[in-house]
Amino acid sequence: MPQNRTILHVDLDAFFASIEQRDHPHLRGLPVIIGGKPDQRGVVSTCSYEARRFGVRSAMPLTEAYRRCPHGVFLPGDMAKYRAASRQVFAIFHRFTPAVEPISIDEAFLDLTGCTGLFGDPETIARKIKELIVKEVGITASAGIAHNKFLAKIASDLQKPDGLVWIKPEQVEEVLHPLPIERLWGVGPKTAAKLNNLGIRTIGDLARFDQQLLARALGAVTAQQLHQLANGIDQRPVLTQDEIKSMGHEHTFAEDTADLDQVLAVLLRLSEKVGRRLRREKLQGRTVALKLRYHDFTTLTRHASLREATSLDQDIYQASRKLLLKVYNGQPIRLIGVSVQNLSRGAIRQLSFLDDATHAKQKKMAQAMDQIKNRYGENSITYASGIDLISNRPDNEP
Ligand code: TTP
Ligand code: MG
Repeated sequence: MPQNRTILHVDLDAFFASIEQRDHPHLRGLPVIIGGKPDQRGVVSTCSYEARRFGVRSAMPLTEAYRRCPHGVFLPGDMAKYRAASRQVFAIFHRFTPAVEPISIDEAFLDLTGCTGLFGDPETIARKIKELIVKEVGITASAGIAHNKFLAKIASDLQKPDGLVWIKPEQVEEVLHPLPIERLWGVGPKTAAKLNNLGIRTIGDLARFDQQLLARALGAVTAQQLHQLANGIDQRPVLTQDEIKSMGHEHTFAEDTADLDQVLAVLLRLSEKVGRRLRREKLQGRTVALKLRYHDFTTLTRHASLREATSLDQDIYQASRKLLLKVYNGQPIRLIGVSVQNLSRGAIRQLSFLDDATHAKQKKMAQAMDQIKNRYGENSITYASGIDLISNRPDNEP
Protein backbone atom coordinates (compact mmCIF):
# COMPACT_ATOMS: atom_id res chain seq x y z
CA MET A 1 0.00 0.00 0.00
CA PRO A 2 1.47 3.41 -0.90
CA GLN A 3 2.56 5.43 2.12
CA ASN A 4 1.20 8.71 0.82
CA ARG A 5 -2.37 7.97 -0.05
CA THR A 6 -5.09 10.49 -0.82
CA ILE A 7 -8.50 9.39 0.37
CA LEU A 8 -11.76 11.23 -0.23
CA HIS A 9 -14.88 10.56 1.84
CA VAL A 10 -18.21 11.82 0.52
CA ASP A 11 -21.47 11.78 2.51
CA LEU A 12 -24.76 13.25 1.27
CA ASP A 13 -26.42 15.85 3.50
CA ALA A 14 -29.67 14.86 5.24
CA PHE A 15 -30.06 12.45 2.34
CA PHE A 16 -33.70 11.24 2.39
CA ALA A 17 -34.97 14.62 3.60
CA SER A 18 -32.97 16.49 0.94
CA ILE A 19 -34.53 14.36 -1.79
CA GLU A 20 -38.03 15.26 -0.53
CA GLN A 21 -37.08 18.96 -0.41
CA ARG A 22 -35.71 18.65 -3.96
CA ASP A 23 -38.95 17.11 -5.24
CA HIS A 24 -41.34 19.32 -3.24
CA PRO A 25 -39.98 22.89 -3.33
CA HIS A 26 -42.53 24.08 -0.73
CA LEU A 27 -40.66 21.87 1.82
CA ARG A 28 -37.37 23.74 1.37
CA GLY A 29 -36.42 25.64 4.52
CA LEU A 30 -38.88 23.61 6.59
CA PRO A 31 -38.21 20.95 9.25
CA VAL A 32 -38.81 17.71 7.31
CA ILE A 33 -38.83 14.46 9.27
CA ILE A 34 -38.68 11.12 7.46
CA GLY A 35 -39.92 7.91 9.08
CA GLY A 36 -43.69 8.05 9.29
CA LYS A 37 -46.56 9.83 10.99
CA PRO A 38 -45.84 11.30 14.43
CA ASP A 39 -48.37 9.00 16.12
CA GLN A 40 -46.79 5.87 14.63
CA ARG A 41 -44.57 3.54 16.63
CA GLY A 42 -41.50 3.84 14.39
CA VAL A 43 -38.34 5.91 14.65
CA VAL A 44 -36.95 8.83 12.69
CA SER A 45 -34.96 7.72 9.67
CA THR A 46 -33.46 11.16 9.11
CA CYS A 47 -34.51 14.82 9.13
CA SER A 48 -33.59 18.08 7.44
CA TYR A 49 -31.08 20.40 9.11
CA GLU A 50 -34.01 22.71 9.91
CA ALA A 51 -35.47 19.92 12.09
CA ARG A 52 -32.10 19.20 13.72
CA ARG A 53 -32.21 22.67 15.28
CA PHE A 54 -35.10 21.40 17.41
CA GLY A 55 -33.09 18.38 18.56
CA VAL A 56 -34.62 15.82 16.20
CA ARG A 57 -32.18 13.02 15.31
CA SER A 58 -32.00 9.72 13.38
CA ALA A 59 -33.27 6.69 15.35
CA MET A 60 -35.33 8.87 17.76
CA PRO A 61 -38.92 7.64 18.31
CA LEU A 62 -41.35 9.56 16.11
CA THR A 63 -43.39 10.50 19.18
CA GLU A 64 -40.34 12.16 20.72
CA ALA A 65 -39.58 13.94 17.42
CA TYR A 66 -43.14 15.28 17.45
CA ARG A 67 -42.74 16.51 21.02
CA ARG A 68 -39.58 18.42 20.03
CA CYS A 69 -40.84 19.66 16.68
CA PRO A 70 -44.67 19.60 16.48
CA HIS A 71 -44.72 21.86 13.42
CA GLY A 72 -42.41 19.48 11.48
CA VAL A 73 -43.52 17.91 8.20
CA PHE A 74 -43.60 14.15 8.83
CA LEU A 75 -43.23 11.92 5.73
CA PRO A 76 -43.05 8.14 5.32
CA GLY A 77 -40.16 8.15 2.81
CA ASP A 78 -39.74 6.47 -0.54
CA MET A 79 -36.85 3.98 -0.69
CA ALA A 80 -37.10 3.38 -4.44
CA LYS A 81 -36.50 7.07 -5.07
CA TYR A 82 -33.56 7.22 -2.63
CA ARG A 83 -31.97 4.14 -4.18
CA ALA A 84 -32.20 5.70 -7.65
CA ALA A 85 -30.54 8.91 -6.39
CA SER A 86 -27.84 6.86 -4.67
CA ARG A 87 -27.08 5.01 -7.91
CA GLN A 88 -26.67 8.34 -9.72
CA VAL A 89 -24.26 9.58 -7.05
CA PHE A 90 -22.15 6.42 -7.18
CA ALA A 91 -22.01 6.66 -11.00
CA ILE A 92 -20.50 10.14 -10.56
CA PHE A 93 -17.84 8.74 -8.19
CA HIS A 94 -16.91 6.09 -10.75
CA ARG A 95 -16.20 8.72 -13.40
CA PHE A 96 -13.16 9.72 -11.33
CA THR A 97 -11.80 6.38 -10.08
CA PRO A 98 -12.73 2.70 -9.94
CA ALA A 99 -11.46 2.63 -6.34
CA VAL A 100 -14.82 3.41 -4.71
CA GLU A 101 -15.78 1.72 -1.44
CA PRO A 102 -19.50 2.00 -0.71
CA ILE A 103 -20.16 2.39 3.02
CA SER A 104 -23.89 2.98 2.97
CA ILE A 105 -26.60 4.26 0.66
CA ASP A 106 -25.22 7.83 0.84
CA GLU A 107 -21.56 7.47 1.70
CA ALA A 108 -18.34 6.23 0.08
CA PHE A 109 -14.57 6.33 0.23
CA LEU A 110 -12.64 7.07 -2.97
CA ASP A 111 -8.93 6.35 -3.23
CA LEU A 112 -7.62 9.28 -5.26
CA THR A 113 -3.97 8.21 -5.05
CA GLY A 114 -2.68 8.18 -8.59
CA CYS A 115 -5.68 9.78 -10.27
CA THR A 116 -4.98 13.38 -9.32
CA GLY A 117 -2.83 13.97 -12.44
CA LEU A 118 -5.80 13.37 -14.68
CA PHE A 119 -8.44 15.47 -12.92
CA GLY A 120 -6.45 17.98 -10.89
CA ASP A 121 -5.48 18.09 -7.22
CA PRO A 122 -7.67 16.36 -4.60
CA GLU A 123 -9.50 19.55 -3.67
CA THR A 124 -10.41 20.22 -7.32
CA ILE A 125 -11.71 16.65 -7.66
CA ALA A 126 -13.77 16.94 -4.48
CA ARG A 127 -15.23 20.24 -5.66
CA LYS A 128 -16.09 18.77 -9.08
CA ILE A 129 -17.82 15.78 -7.50
CA LYS A 130 -19.85 18.04 -5.21
CA GLU A 131 -20.85 20.24 -8.16
CA LEU A 132 -21.86 17.26 -10.28
CA ILE A 133 -24.04 15.90 -7.45
CA VAL A 134 -25.81 19.28 -7.17
CA LYS A 135 -26.23 19.56 -10.95
CA GLU A 136 -27.28 16.01 -11.75
CA VAL A 137 -28.93 14.77 -8.55
CA GLY A 138 -30.13 18.07 -7.11
CA ILE A 139 -28.81 17.73 -3.54
CA THR A 140 -25.65 18.67 -1.63
CA ALA A 141 -22.87 16.49 -0.24
CA SER A 142 -20.04 16.99 2.21
CA ALA A 143 -16.50 15.89 1.40
CA GLY A 144 -13.40 15.15 3.44
CA ILE A 145 -9.86 14.65 2.18
CA ALA A 146 -6.97 13.13 4.13
CA HIS A 147 -4.18 10.56 3.90
CA ASN A 148 -6.33 7.78 5.38
CA LYS A 149 -9.95 6.65 5.70
CA PHE A 150 -10.47 7.52 9.33
CA LEU A 151 -9.31 11.11 8.93
CA ALA A 152 -11.18 11.58 5.64
CA LYS A 153 -14.41 10.57 7.37
CA ILE A 154 -13.74 12.89 10.28
CA ALA A 155 -13.04 15.66 7.74
CA SER A 156 -16.28 15.25 5.79
CA ASP A 157 -18.25 15.70 9.01
CA LEU A 158 -16.50 18.86 10.21
CA GLN A 159 -18.41 21.38 8.08
CA LYS A 160 -21.66 19.61 7.28
CA PRO A 161 -23.82 20.44 5.33
CA ASP A 162 -22.18 21.26 1.97
CA GLY A 163 -18.72 21.10 3.54
CA LEU A 164 -15.28 20.47 2.10
CA VAL A 165 -12.39 19.92 4.51
CA TRP A 166 -8.85 18.68 3.86
CA ILE A 167 -6.93 17.49 6.90
CA LYS A 168 -3.23 17.74 6.07
CA PRO A 169 -0.72 15.58 8.02
CA GLU A 170 0.57 18.57 9.97
CA GLN A 171 -2.98 19.49 11.05
CA VAL A 172 -3.93 16.09 12.47
CA GLU A 173 -3.26 16.90 16.11
CA GLU A 174 -4.92 20.29 15.99
CA VAL A 175 -8.10 18.93 14.36
CA LEU A 176 -8.36 15.48 15.89
CA HIS A 177 -7.29 15.91 19.49
CA PRO A 178 -10.06 18.24 20.72
CA LEU A 179 -12.80 15.87 19.45
CA PRO A 180 -14.69 13.65 21.93
CA ILE A 181 -13.59 10.00 22.06
CA GLU A 182 -17.00 8.87 20.77
CA ARG A 183 -15.83 9.98 17.34
CA LEU A 184 -13.28 7.15 17.20
CA TRP A 185 -14.34 4.04 15.30
CA GLY A 186 -15.06 1.29 17.78
CA VAL A 187 -15.92 3.53 20.74
CA GLY A 188 -19.54 2.90 21.70
CA PRO A 189 -21.22 3.97 24.93
CA LYS A 190 -19.62 1.16 26.99
CA THR A 191 -16.04 1.81 25.91
CA ALA A 192 -16.66 5.54 26.27
CA ALA A 193 -17.76 5.00 29.88
CA LYS A 194 -14.61 2.96 30.63
CA LEU A 195 -12.43 5.66 29.06
CA ASN A 196 -14.24 8.37 30.99
CA ASN A 197 -13.44 6.47 34.19
CA LEU A 198 -9.76 6.75 33.29
CA GLY A 199 -10.19 10.50 32.85
CA ILE A 200 -10.11 10.24 29.06
CA ARG A 201 -12.65 12.48 27.34
CA THR A 202 -11.05 13.72 24.15
CA ILE A 203 -9.12 11.94 21.41
CA GLY A 204 -6.09 13.93 22.55
CA ASP A 205 -6.44 12.53 26.11
CA LEU A 206 -6.40 9.04 24.60
CA ALA A 207 -3.42 9.73 22.34
CA ARG A 208 -1.39 10.83 25.35
CA PHE A 209 -2.55 8.07 27.69
CA ASP A 210 -0.16 5.34 28.83
CA GLN A 211 -0.56 2.39 26.45
CA GLN A 212 -0.05 -0.30 29.08
CA LEU A 213 -2.69 1.13 31.39
CA LEU A 214 -5.04 1.38 28.44
CA ALA A 215 -4.37 -2.26 27.53
CA ARG A 216 -5.24 -3.30 31.06
CA ALA A 217 -8.60 -1.55 30.85
CA LEU A 218 -9.62 -2.49 27.30
CA GLY A 219 -7.50 -5.49 26.29
CA ALA A 220 -4.34 -5.27 24.22
CA VAL A 221 -5.92 -5.44 20.76
CA THR A 222 -8.56 -2.76 21.31
CA ALA A 223 -6.11 -0.52 23.18
CA GLN A 224 -3.62 -0.63 20.33
CA GLN A 225 -6.27 0.01 17.67
CA LEU A 226 -7.70 3.00 19.52
CA HIS A 227 -4.29 4.42 20.33
CA GLN A 228 -3.36 4.33 16.64
CA LEU A 229 -6.60 5.98 15.53
CA ALA A 230 -6.21 8.64 18.23
CA ASN A 231 -2.83 9.44 16.68
CA GLY A 232 -4.39 9.66 13.23
CA ILE A 233 -2.96 6.33 12.02
CA ASP A 234 -5.20 4.07 9.91
CA GLN A 235 -3.81 1.63 7.35
CA ARG A 236 -7.05 0.14 6.06
CA PRO A 237 -7.30 0.04 2.29
CA VAL A 238 -10.24 1.31 0.25
CA LEU A 239 -12.07 -1.89 -0.77
CA THR A 240 -14.16 -1.79 -3.93
CA GLN A 241 -17.44 -3.64 -4.25
CA ASP A 242 -15.65 -6.38 -6.22
CA GLU A 243 -13.05 -6.85 -3.54
CA ILE A 244 -15.73 -7.39 -0.91
CA LYS A 245 -17.68 -9.94 -2.93
CA SER A 246 -16.99 -12.89 -0.73
CA MET A 247 -15.58 -13.77 2.67
CA GLY A 248 -14.77 -17.29 3.74
CA HIS A 249 -12.71 -19.77 5.76
CA GLU A 250 -11.60 -23.36 5.14
CA HIS A 251 -10.34 -26.19 7.28
CA THR A 252 -8.31 -29.23 6.25
CA PHE A 253 -8.71 -32.13 8.67
CA ALA A 254 -5.57 -33.65 10.17
CA GLU A 255 -7.04 -36.98 9.10
CA ASP A 256 -9.86 -37.47 6.60
CA THR A 257 -13.05 -37.99 8.54
CA ALA A 258 -16.54 -39.38 8.02
CA ASP A 259 -17.58 -38.40 11.54
CA LEU A 260 -20.41 -36.00 10.89
CA ASP A 261 -20.38 -34.57 14.41
CA GLN A 262 -16.75 -33.63 14.01
CA VAL A 263 -17.42 -32.07 10.60
CA LEU A 264 -20.36 -30.07 11.94
CA ALA A 265 -18.30 -28.83 14.87
CA VAL A 266 -15.71 -27.52 12.44
CA LEU A 267 -18.42 -25.98 10.30
CA LEU A 268 -19.73 -24.11 13.32
CA ARG A 269 -16.26 -22.86 14.11
CA LEU A 270 -15.75 -21.69 10.52
CA SER A 271 -19.15 -19.98 10.48
CA GLU A 272 -18.17 -18.10 13.61
CA LYS A 273 -14.93 -16.94 12.02
CA VAL A 274 -16.70 -15.75 8.88
CA GLY A 275 -19.42 -13.98 10.88
CA ARG A 276 -16.85 -12.25 12.99
CA ARG A 277 -14.91 -10.97 10.00
CA LEU A 278 -18.10 -9.76 8.34
CA ARG A 279 -19.14 -7.87 11.45
CA ARG A 280 -15.68 -6.39 11.83
CA GLU A 281 -15.86 -5.04 8.26
CA LYS A 282 -19.53 -4.02 8.72
CA LEU A 283 -20.55 -6.33 5.87
CA GLN A 284 -23.40 -8.75 5.41
CA GLY A 285 -24.19 -11.29 2.74
CA ARG A 286 -27.18 -12.94 1.14
CA THR A 287 -25.55 -16.14 -0.13
CA VAL A 288 -23.88 -18.87 1.90
CA ALA A 289 -21.55 -21.23 0.02
CA LEU A 290 -20.27 -24.59 1.23
CA LYS A 291 -17.13 -26.22 -0.15
CA LEU A 292 -16.51 -29.89 0.41
CA ARG A 293 -13.46 -31.91 -0.63
CA TYR A 294 -13.52 -35.68 -0.20
CA HIS A 295 -10.51 -37.92 0.54
CA ASP A 296 -10.08 -38.57 -3.22
CA PHE A 297 -9.96 -34.80 -3.89
CA THR A 298 -13.39 -34.68 -5.53
CA THR A 299 -14.53 -31.17 -4.69
CA LEU A 300 -17.98 -29.66 -4.78
CA THR A 301 -19.51 -26.33 -3.87
CA ARG A 302 -23.14 -25.58 -3.11
CA HIS A 303 -24.90 -22.25 -2.58
CA ALA A 304 -27.95 -21.20 -0.60
CA SER A 305 -29.71 -17.85 -0.83
CA LEU A 306 -30.99 -16.29 2.36
CA ARG A 307 -34.14 -14.25 2.74
CA GLU A 308 -32.17 -11.37 4.24
CA ALA A 309 -28.50 -10.44 4.25
CA THR A 310 -26.79 -11.52 7.47
CA SER A 311 -23.53 -11.43 9.37
CA LEU A 312 -24.68 -13.72 12.17
CA ASP A 313 -22.78 -16.94 12.97
CA GLN A 314 -25.97 -18.89 13.51
CA ASP A 315 -27.48 -17.92 10.14
CA ILE A 316 -24.27 -18.88 8.35
CA TYR A 317 -24.01 -22.14 10.26
CA GLN A 318 -27.64 -23.17 9.74
CA ALA A 319 -27.49 -22.52 5.99
CA SER A 320 -24.17 -24.31 5.49
CA ARG A 321 -25.24 -27.23 7.71
CA LYS A 322 -28.36 -27.70 5.60
CA LEU A 323 -26.24 -27.73 2.44
CA LEU A 324 -23.84 -30.24 3.96
CA LEU A 325 -26.58 -32.60 5.08
CA LYS A 326 -28.14 -32.44 1.63
CA VAL A 327 -25.01 -33.41 -0.32
CA TYR A 328 -22.93 -35.50 2.05
CA ASN A 329 -22.35 -39.01 0.62
CA GLY A 330 -20.81 -40.66 3.68
CA GLN A 331 -17.24 -40.70 2.28
CA PRO A 332 -14.34 -39.37 4.38
CA ILE A 333 -13.93 -35.60 4.09
CA ARG A 334 -10.56 -33.93 3.63
CA LEU A 335 -11.52 -30.27 3.61
CA ILE A 336 -14.54 -28.17 4.40
CA GLY A 337 -15.06 -24.47 3.76
CA VAL A 338 -17.81 -21.92 4.20
CA SER A 339 -18.10 -18.48 2.66
CA VAL A 340 -20.64 -15.68 2.53
CA GLN A 341 -21.11 -13.96 -0.82
CA ASN A 342 -23.21 -11.26 -2.37
CA LEU A 343 -21.95 -8.84 0.24
CA SER A 344 -23.22 -5.39 1.01
CA ARG A 345 -22.41 -2.75 3.56
CA GLY A 346 -24.20 -1.11 6.43
CA ALA A 347 -27.90 -1.98 6.16
CA ILE A 348 -30.13 0.81 7.32
CA ARG A 349 -31.16 -0.36 10.69
CA GLN A 350 -34.82 0.33 10.99
CA LEU A 351 -35.56 -0.65 7.42
CA SER A 352 -34.34 -4.16 8.11
CA PHE A 353 -36.89 -6.84 8.81
CA LEU A 354 -34.31 -8.88 10.68
CA ASP A 355 -34.78 -7.27 14.02
CA ASP A 356 -37.24 -9.66 15.54
CA ALA A 357 -36.59 -10.90 19.04
CA THR A 358 -34.50 -13.93 18.01
CA HIS A 359 -32.21 -11.98 15.76
CA ALA A 360 -31.83 -9.22 18.28
CA LYS A 361 -30.70 -11.85 20.77
CA GLN A 362 -28.30 -13.49 18.33
CA LYS A 363 -26.88 -10.11 17.43
CA LYS A 364 -26.27 -9.32 21.09
CA MET A 365 -24.62 -12.70 21.59
CA ALA A 366 -22.38 -12.20 18.56
CA GLN A 367 -21.40 -8.76 19.82
CA ALA A 368 -20.63 -10.10 23.28
CA MET A 369 -18.47 -12.87 21.78
CA ASP A 370 -16.69 -10.36 19.54
CA GLN A 371 -15.86 -8.30 22.59
CA ILE A 372 -14.44 -11.28 24.47
CA LYS A 373 -12.36 -12.26 21.44
CA ASN A 374 -11.07 -8.71 21.02
CA ARG A 375 -9.91 -8.88 24.56
CA TYR A 376 -8.66 -12.41 25.09
CA GLY A 377 -7.95 -13.71 21.58
CA GLU A 378 -9.66 -15.72 18.88
CA ASN A 379 -9.83 -19.03 20.75
CA SER A 380 -11.14 -17.71 24.03
CA ILE A 381 -14.80 -18.51 23.44
CA THR A 382 -17.01 -20.50 21.10
CA TYR A 383 -20.51 -21.94 20.87
CA ALA A 384 -21.00 -25.11 22.90
CA SER A 385 -20.48 -27.72 20.18
CA GLY A 386 -17.55 -26.02 18.45
CA ILE A 387 -14.86 -28.36 19.80
CA ASP A 388 -11.35 -27.43 18.91
CA LEU A 389 -9.58 -29.44 16.23
CA ILE A 390 -5.98 -28.72 15.52
CA SER A 391 -4.81 -29.70 12.09
CA ASN A 392 -1.23 -30.42 11.02
CA ARG A 393 -2.14 -30.24 7.38
CA PRO A 394 -2.04 -27.01 5.39
CA ASP A 395 -5.27 -25.10 5.80
CA ASN A 396 -5.44 -23.36 2.47
CA GLU A 397 -5.27 -25.90 -0.30
CA PRO A 398 -6.14 -24.82 -3.82
P1 TTP B 1 -26.65 9.55 7.30
O1 TTP B 1 -25.60 9.91 6.30
O2 TTP B 1 -26.21 9.04 8.63
O3 TTP B 1 -27.58 10.80 7.59
P2 TTP B 1 -28.09 11.93 6.61
O4 TTP B 1 -27.51 11.80 5.25
O5 TTP B 1 -29.58 11.95 6.65
O6 TTP B 1 -27.58 13.24 7.32
P3 TTP B 1 -26.07 13.80 7.41
O7 TTP B 1 -26.12 15.13 6.72
O8 TTP B 1 -25.77 13.92 8.86
O9 TTP B 1 -25.18 12.83 6.69
O10 TTP B 1 -27.61 8.47 6.69
C1 TTP B 1 -27.99 8.46 5.32
C2 TTP B 1 -29.44 8.04 5.16
O11 TTP B 1 -29.64 6.75 5.73
C3 TTP B 1 -30.40 8.96 5.85
O12 TTP B 1 -30.79 10.05 5.03
C4 TTP B 1 -31.54 8.05 6.18
C5 TTP B 1 -30.91 6.68 6.36
N1 TTP B 1 -30.79 6.36 7.81
C6 TTP B 1 -31.83 5.65 8.41
O13 TTP B 1 -32.80 5.28 7.77
N2 TTP B 1 -31.74 5.39 9.76
C7 TTP B 1 -30.68 5.79 10.54
O14 TTP B 1 -30.66 5.55 11.77
C8 TTP B 1 -29.62 6.51 9.90
C9 TTP B 1 -28.44 7.01 10.71
C10 TTP B 1 -29.72 6.79 8.54
MG1 MG C 1 -25.45 11.53 4.97
